[in-house]
Amino acid sequence: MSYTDLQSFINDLDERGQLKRVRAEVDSILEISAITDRVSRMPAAGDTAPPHTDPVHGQQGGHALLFENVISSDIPVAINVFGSYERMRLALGVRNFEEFADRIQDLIKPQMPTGLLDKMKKLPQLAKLASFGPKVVKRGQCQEVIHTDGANLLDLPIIQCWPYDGQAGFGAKPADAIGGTGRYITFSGIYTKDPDSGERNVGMYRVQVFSEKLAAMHWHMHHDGARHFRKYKSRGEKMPLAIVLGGEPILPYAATCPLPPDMSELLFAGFLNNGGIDLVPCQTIPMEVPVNAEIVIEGWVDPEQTLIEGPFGDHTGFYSLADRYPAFHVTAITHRRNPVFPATIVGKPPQEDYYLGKATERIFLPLLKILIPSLIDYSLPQFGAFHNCVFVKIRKHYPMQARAVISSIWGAGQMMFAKMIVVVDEHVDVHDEQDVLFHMGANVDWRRDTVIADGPCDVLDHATPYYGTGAKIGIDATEKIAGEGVVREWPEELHISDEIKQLVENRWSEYGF
Ligand SMILES: Cc1cc2nc3c(=O)[nH]c(=O)nc-3n(C[C@H](O)[C@H](O)[C@H](O)COP(=O)(O)O)c2cc1C
Ligand SMILES: [Mn+2]
Repeated sequence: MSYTDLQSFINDLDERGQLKRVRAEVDSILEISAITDRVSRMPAAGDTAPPHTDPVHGQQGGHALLFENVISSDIPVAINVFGSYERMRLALGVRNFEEFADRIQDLIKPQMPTGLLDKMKKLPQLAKLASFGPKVVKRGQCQEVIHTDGANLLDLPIIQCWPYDGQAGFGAKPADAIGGTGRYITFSGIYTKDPDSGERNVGMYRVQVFSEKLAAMHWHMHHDGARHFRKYKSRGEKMPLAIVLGGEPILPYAATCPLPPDMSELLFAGFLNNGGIDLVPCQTIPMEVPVNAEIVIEGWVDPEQTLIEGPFGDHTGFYSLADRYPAFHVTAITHRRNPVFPATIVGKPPQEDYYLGKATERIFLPLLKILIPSLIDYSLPQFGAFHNCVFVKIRKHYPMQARAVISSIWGAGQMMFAKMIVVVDEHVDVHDEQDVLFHMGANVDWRRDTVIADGPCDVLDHATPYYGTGAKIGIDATEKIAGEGVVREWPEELHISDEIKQLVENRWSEYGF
């Protein structure tokens, strides 16, 4: 089942006992985030069969939360809605993420139709793909209420997550810094268009509120929003931009997906959703947004004006430092009659973004396997906060194969940010940190089996010597073979044979346990 909008998803979670409505009055400044941080570490509510790939962390996430009584706003705040495996699976309408992986595998299987008959057979599949594209309609619920002159960001229940958020000048405050608030829009899709091709992009980037109609856009230089902005800036033109809150629950997921540039997030969302996303033209900018959204903020990004954005308590578990980011001027806020405001917090894992990331890890496995045929499976362990660590499993056939895999990962889209890659053999469980670290400890000679390379790094990594660049390490924790440097006789690893395991299994009750 796929949901049409955020509120139908929330209602369904409520019926399933996976939502807590908080009726007590709460402050959008720091209080909502502190409650959410605590809840996200609690046992997951509802049906929590842990995924086979993550039995250890798979049962966290608490409840989805709906704060119905937020100080100084009439609009309720929904948070931690995607913050468990079960809720993530429900949002995507699958029983397990591998279902999507299989569909993507089918789509991209490098199959050349050989005869006319094969060509005909392929046609419906391609025609179907086209039907997943977004469709523009005339009217939409997201515009039931329209504010233009009266549009005011401060009327929305935008949260402050961490104590020093937005306190530019905690550090060296530049003379021209305009004081921003500590309030951030954290769970929206940022809609932009390539000025050359008209191609749409949707990315999830945080937005810092400065005043009624002023905000700062925090897109990383490697991301598509920044790429679009560079094009407008070089033309000297302002960029139309919409901030979309809510809509089909697949949308926030699609906005975080590491799709290649110019691959449409809306088409991808439609494909995952089994039906195209309906869009409606904005009121004040040349842009189209999902009709089923809760709230849409329209405006323009100034090609010349920057604001001192940050600091912001980030998913690294640290504050990302203040820096200059483009200024966004609001021209309209539209919303449905009784909207809900979606938010998230990021911080030390696990938070809601962990489950979005895990969905991506599973869904993108087939694509990664095509890019890197040696790769059997991989995992982004929770402690690594996405970019810090990747565990990879291979079946080794030739010397230095792990090195080839490491290089390929550093060349595969956003995987280039992987700061530490550990490659293990086929019998190691990459989803079991102990198992990986055991083999790393046992199998690695640090001089022979590691490679350190300079390259692009996540801009949020505060340990890199330069902004966005630094060193990464690849660790070959596979069994070493001839051709991989000096390798003495390699001992057998301890394993109990299948026969004796079966014998013990069959006789288990006889032993009196
Ligand atoms: C909760 C959350 C917050 C994020 N915040 C930002 C952000 O502020 N800036 C940014 O550039 N990327 C951020 N990201 C990552 C991007 O959404 C992600 O890399 C996405 O693939 C970018 O899409 P794009 O390639 O179309 O730009 C965030 C991701 C999540 C899950
Ligand atoms: Mn993109």
